[in-house]
Amino acid sequence: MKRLLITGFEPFGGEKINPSWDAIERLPEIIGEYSLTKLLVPVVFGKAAECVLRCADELHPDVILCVGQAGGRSAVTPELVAINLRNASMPDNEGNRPKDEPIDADGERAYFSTLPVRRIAEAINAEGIPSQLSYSAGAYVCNDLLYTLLAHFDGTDTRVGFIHVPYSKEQGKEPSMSLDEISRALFVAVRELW
Ligand code: PCA
Repeated sequence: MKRLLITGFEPFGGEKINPSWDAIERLPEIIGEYSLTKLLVPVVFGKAAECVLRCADELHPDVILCVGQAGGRSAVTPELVAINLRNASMPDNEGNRPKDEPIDADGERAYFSTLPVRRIAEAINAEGIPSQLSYSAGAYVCNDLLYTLLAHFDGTDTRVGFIHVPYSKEQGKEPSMSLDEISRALFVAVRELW
């Protein structure tokens, strides 16, 4: 079996849930040839990536797929790129609020995802769930996590990707999707990995 480390975030910005984690919890332990390890990650600059890297050090995953909430989006959006920038319009869960700072002053400006993101978006759409490739993961904690992981695993066999999901119905905000739909979209994404 191949190993997939799939991560979701804790709630942030005053929300009671984060659909990224709730949708991951609904996934089975095995999808196709992947065995899943699910990890809940803090919404804190730097710490999110430390948490995932600590787990990856033990697990040696073939793929790391991180998932986060993107309130305001109406589709499931695999991210193509992560940029070397931190900018927060709201404090993270430890009160950090960086303003246009680099993630790594000596690092590359950007990294492309090493997952087949366009194919994943097409497959989710084919399942009847709106999905679209995204060209910006923002400059908040999700981008921070994706950038740091892509930099860390650059040139290795470990592939890294990120998917942003809309609010879930339970959050009472629009646009939204049901947790069932979000979870099915993630299932399809994992199915498309090989
Ligand atoms: N979304 C935030 C951080 C945690 C999450 O679920 C983001 O898009 O950066």
